[in-house]
Amino acid sequence: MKIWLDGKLVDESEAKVSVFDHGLLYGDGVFEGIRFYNGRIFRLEEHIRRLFDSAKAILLNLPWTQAEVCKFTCETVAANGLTDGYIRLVITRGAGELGLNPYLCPKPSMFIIASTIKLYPDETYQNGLAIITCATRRPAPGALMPQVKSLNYLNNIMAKVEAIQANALEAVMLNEQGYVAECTGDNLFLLKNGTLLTPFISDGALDGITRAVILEIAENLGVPFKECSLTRYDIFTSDECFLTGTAAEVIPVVALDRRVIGTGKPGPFTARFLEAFHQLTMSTGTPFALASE
Ligand code: PXG
Repeated sequence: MKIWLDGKLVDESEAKVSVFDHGLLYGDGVFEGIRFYNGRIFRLEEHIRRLFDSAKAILLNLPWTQAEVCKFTCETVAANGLTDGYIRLVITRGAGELGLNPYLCPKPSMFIIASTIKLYPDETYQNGLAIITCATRRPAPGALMPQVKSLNYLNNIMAKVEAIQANALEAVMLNEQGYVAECTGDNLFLLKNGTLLTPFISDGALDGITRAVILEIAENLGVPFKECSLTRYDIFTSDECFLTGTAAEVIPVVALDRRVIGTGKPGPFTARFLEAFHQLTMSTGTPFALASE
């Protein structure tokens, strides 16, 4: 496997970062997870835009343009000879002396991995997930901005641990007010009386790229949609529920905290969204030329 690291494509065994990197020492950095299907990178520009916005929000000045980062990403995928997979793009504050001060780090470090990811077993896409609500709350925006896709994922990891310990594959995370924010690595959608509902970003959700695609699909399908504050009650009493994410794609949810949602089977609206989403992933995206051997 070839990894793009600070301007060079190097072998996996040579892709190393310093123990003084503040990304490692303090979680000081930002990342993106991007999918490619059928030789095309899905929503590449949107992901790179979000990456730059995350960097800007944490005063991480980048020496590359968005177009350059798109190009490096394409090169990395091409160099690995894959047609379908998952890209993990990471920018750290870089190496510097010990101490929180980010100004101790003169140069950010970037690496790009093109590999694969599988969050959920195949049968869960047909049968749906039974998920739980976890006790770990999403931090308030005043503590850690949820829009910033930073290298601090301990909050989500602790929530994921609760899910695993409860024998579930995902957990709903609430904000400090008790409203639904999102899941540990996915955004959440409900269908109630034919209307699609999803939490406000300001309730503690990541501004998901897949979330935005689902809202576009709703528009195209003529399904009314609304962003609003949601509680667990809204999930319990919804007709359908599904989660979205680059890694998860669109996955039905059929129970929350042992309450069956709707019929207890993935519903017809979810199926339509899933199908329309797959259509887009297979027919749109930024092509990358496969590197010649
Ligand atoms: N919420 C959170 C907290 C996320 O991390 C999403 C929602 C979905 O957003 P997108 O833009 O992907 O539709 C995410 C996505 C990984 C990994 O290992 C990354 C995510 C989720 C799971 C695994 O790279 N991020």
